[in-house]
Amino acid sequence: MTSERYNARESEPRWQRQWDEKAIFASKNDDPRPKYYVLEMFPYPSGRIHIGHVRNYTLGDVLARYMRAKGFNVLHPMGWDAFGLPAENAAIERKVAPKAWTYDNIAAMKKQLRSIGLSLDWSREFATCDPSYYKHQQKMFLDFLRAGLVEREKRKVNWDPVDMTVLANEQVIDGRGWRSGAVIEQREMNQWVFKITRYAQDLLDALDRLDRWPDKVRLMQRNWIGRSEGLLIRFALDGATTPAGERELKIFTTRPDTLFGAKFMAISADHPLAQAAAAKDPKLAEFIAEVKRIGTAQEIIDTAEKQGFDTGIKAIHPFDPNWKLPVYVANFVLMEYGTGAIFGCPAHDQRDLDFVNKYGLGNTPVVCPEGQDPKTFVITDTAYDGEGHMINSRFLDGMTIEQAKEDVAKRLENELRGNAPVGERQVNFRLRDWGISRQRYWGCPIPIIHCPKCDVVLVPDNALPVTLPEDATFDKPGNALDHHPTWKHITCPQCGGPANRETDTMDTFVDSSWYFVRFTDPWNEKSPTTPAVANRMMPVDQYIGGVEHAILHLLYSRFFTRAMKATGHIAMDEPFAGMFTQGMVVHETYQKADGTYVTPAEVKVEVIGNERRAMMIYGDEEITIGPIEKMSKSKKNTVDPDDIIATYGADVARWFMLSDSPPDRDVIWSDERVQGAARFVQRLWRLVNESAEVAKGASAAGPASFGAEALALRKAAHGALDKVSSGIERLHFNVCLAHIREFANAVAETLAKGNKPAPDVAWAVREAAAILVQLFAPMMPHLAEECWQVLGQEGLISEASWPQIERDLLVEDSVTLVVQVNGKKRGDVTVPRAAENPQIEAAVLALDAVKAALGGKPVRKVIVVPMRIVNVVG
Ligand code: ANZ
Ligand code: ZN
Repeated sequence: MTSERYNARESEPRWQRQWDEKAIFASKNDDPRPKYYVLEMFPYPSGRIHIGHVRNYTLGDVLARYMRAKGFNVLHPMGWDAFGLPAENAAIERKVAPKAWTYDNIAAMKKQLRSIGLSLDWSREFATCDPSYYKHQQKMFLDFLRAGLVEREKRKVNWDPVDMTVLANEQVIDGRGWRSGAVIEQREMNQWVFKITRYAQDLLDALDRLDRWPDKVRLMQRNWIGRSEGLLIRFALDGATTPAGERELKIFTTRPDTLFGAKFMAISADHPLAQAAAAKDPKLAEFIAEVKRIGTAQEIIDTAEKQGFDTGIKAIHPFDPNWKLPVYVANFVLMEYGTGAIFGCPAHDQRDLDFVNKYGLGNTPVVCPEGQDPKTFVITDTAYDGEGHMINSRFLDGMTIEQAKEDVAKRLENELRGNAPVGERQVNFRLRDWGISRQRYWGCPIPIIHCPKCDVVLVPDNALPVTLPEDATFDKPGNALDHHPTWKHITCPQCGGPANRETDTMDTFVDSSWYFVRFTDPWNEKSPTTPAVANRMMPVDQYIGGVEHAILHLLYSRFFTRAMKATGHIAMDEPFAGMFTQGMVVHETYQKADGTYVTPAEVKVEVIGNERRAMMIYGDEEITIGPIEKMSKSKKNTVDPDDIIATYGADVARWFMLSDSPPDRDVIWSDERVQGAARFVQRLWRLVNESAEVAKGASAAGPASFGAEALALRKAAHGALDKVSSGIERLHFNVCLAHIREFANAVAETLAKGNKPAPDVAWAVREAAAILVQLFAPMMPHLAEECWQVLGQEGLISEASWPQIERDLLVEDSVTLVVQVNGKKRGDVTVPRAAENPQIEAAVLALDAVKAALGGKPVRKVIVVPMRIVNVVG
């Protein structure tokens, strides 16, 4: 027996080197075994791994190691989402080139990742800023363009009037330029967009089939796609009131049933009618300018006070030529949705109600809830958007909302003005096409040339990649590509005349929309994918990442896969068969009396009874323990993975991450619990060493039969094996860990019974110890390798097959039978599986419930239905 402590610091790097040298985690594309693709969202190379990464990658690693042991050809790659703003900021602040900064960070983080002991296939590693990656992205951009999936569209951009440059959204802070501080204006400029809206319906429908995705993620995507069925209505305008003889106003409504409750019309500040009216009304022009200044982002609109300006234009109600409605320009109507115009029904829409209450336009309820008297039903401050029957609505009165919608739609569809119907059913989506142009240096160059003669010219495929110039400077505001003295000047490949390169780069979400496909064959220099390989290795079987990516990243990736299919790069629609969103790592916060935050490393926490007190380690200053929050630099409640690994080892960090909460919930970092994990590591180490001693007494062949003690241990082992296996498959890791602990206790109990066990027990101990080590190997792979050696097993445990479950050992020892008295259920009884009828009868008749039900009457007969029911006849 060993008295030595397990030394993670010495052991972990040793095993990591061995895994590396043997390249055991490299998967081969020609491996004939069934594939399993595990992927965690790849990191942005910020410079340091944070504890959330450790959790993310550990979750994936457990699954990857398990599936490998189960005999799958596991693909578990890693790379870097390497373009983005921080590299440019570093260039500005520290005068380091974005490229150098990024690759230095990658090197540092890779070292950290290796120290976690992840079973990654590093042979497939790439960074999205490698020209050998983005070259293929440029190729696909061109393919998409040729397939009509990329278009040029006038879009609003942020214009900084002081720096005279376009800014990306992240460079606009509270409506001002991040460097100049100038109030940002909106300008229309040509931008490149991906036509994701082409797939709106398909992206929505396919969500129903993604049954291994969290419901909440699917719901978020559904809402984001935002399908609504409604009616397009052409309201006639009173020609005497319009600025330039305009005749009609098209609106989109999902509530045509409420038409008789209309009190006003509202149009967007960007609506052509608003522009026309403003040309004749300086006050209106001023109002419009003000609305635009505040911006039209959804969150601004949702929170800003509703404001409008009466244009003086009148619209005519579609069911009553004498009913005129005022047309307002309103700050809550978006030009980008529907037609940019609405009719307002204040009784049944809260925004409209707030609006009329401000401008004194009144409201008429037209839907009356069940049980309310229509005569007395009034709306004051809260709009009613529930079910009910139509009132105050002429021919609609008495109908349900659905009936009224249908009736209005039919009537207006059949009514013609000019030769077009007044109403037209329409499906609208909230989803917008994906604008990918970014006015940035550190991104994938858009492979386009602007020629004064030929207009937009595609960079020829053989001229790819269009690489970023490495000598860009960042001393001027705006896009460094634009300022570069030579880069953008080029001869037009079409006419040979002077032309300019596109200086916008792609949104970094493009980079992350297909990296998972590239991992299937990152060696292909000619094309983005090798379709035969991609089609075999994709989809990702289990994708794991933060819920913050539930919408954009996951939706863009779903679109991109479809676009790649349309252009022949892959043959499927859905990239991620299984999706798992992990919770965050959170930690309590510590504050000094003056309110400044201090880090956990500076604080010691004492537990006195039920109270916890914190003090500074140096100086004994009293510290207030604050709420548990997401780890963040500003609150200083972070823990550094390097420190944890240096102190306790990676296995302890991994075990702790997995043990305390279900993986989809937040886990509270606790030093005490981490120490608990560290003690458990030592305990397992001792247990395995003791088991190895005992196992020496076992014969190789195994005993002919097992006594009760050996059998009990074998049952515990195979029971744990069964539960842990299915737990890992369902990603219920915390439950698995509980089973492993329980099983370790069972082994310890057997060992505690004496130091010269019988040969059958020794054999069971040997089997149990091997199973125990295999069960925790996915979670604590280094400790497991070390233990595997102690047990005298061949080879690396990382390459060992998962143990076979002996199903007959899983049969429960006892059975529970339903107990009836005269055919009526009165309770149940648990008896040994092997119990004979007299024993069962005695146990049943001893039950209080049975005695009570018999009420002193004699028992006439007891019928035992084996394994199911006992009926007492009295
Ligand atoms: C009249 C009405 C009455 C409406 C009522 C709602 C309730 P979803 O479900 O999101 O599609 N709307 C239409 N276009 C708009 C725009 N460009 N900007 C702001 N609001 C707009 O919402 C459709 C409803 O949102 C439409 O139905 C319209 O208001 C408004 F009791 O028409 B409704
Ligand atoms: Zn040209």
